[in-house]
Amino acid sequence: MEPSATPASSPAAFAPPSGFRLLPGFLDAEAQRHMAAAILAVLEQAPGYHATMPKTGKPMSVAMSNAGRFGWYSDREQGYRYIERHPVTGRPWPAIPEPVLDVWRAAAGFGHEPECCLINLYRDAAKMGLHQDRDEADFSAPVVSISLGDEALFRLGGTTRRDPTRSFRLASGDVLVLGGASRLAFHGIDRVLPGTSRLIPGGGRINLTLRRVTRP
Ligand code: MD3
Ligand code: FE
Repeated sequence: MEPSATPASSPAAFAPPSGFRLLPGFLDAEAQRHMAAAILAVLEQAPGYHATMPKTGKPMSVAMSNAGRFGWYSDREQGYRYIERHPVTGRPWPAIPEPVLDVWRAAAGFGHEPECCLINLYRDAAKMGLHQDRDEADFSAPVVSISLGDEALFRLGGTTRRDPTRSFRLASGDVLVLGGASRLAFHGIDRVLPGTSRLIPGGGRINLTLRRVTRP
């Protein structure tokens, strides 16, 4: 008998939700250096913080900051939300750097500018569990993600937690567009592969997610 590609004991095949686009090598080395410098300048104005989980108050391993009108934040008392000022400095978030806006304009296919650039900084063993992004008032706009620095193992599932998942390796300069059904897909970062890039001083990975927060 022929060996079967999908034996009865294997998990169901993974079909990426529609609207998911991976653009490998979207940014060349020079564009990555330029963007990393712009983001490090944002982090000097708006230092990274560790958001805490609703109810438990457990700190997330990923350090975060934001640029744009809104910043994503979470604490024990009020949970996940967008806020217009840095939780520690009280200042408005810095503007989204122009090279970052250029990626949105080229990749999002959405006629309105992003309102939030969430900066996720992965140092050491930081990771992000499987979750959905649903703190925004409108899911018609895509999310655009830009990876910088060390490579990461990214996990993408379907729109329910029990759907099959698939793992992708994200490298520095890769861009992801999560539109359509993929906008509400479960996803997470299983781990970062240390020493796979020299882009970020001190090592690690930076991921930028560009989002609309309000309805245009
Ligand atoms: C799929 N960040 O900030 S980016 C997040 O690499 C987040 O830091 C991860 O998940 C990171 O919420 C993954 C890729 C990504 C971003 C948003 C998505 C994938 C997504 C929204 C919907 C579906
Ligand atoms: Fe997410």
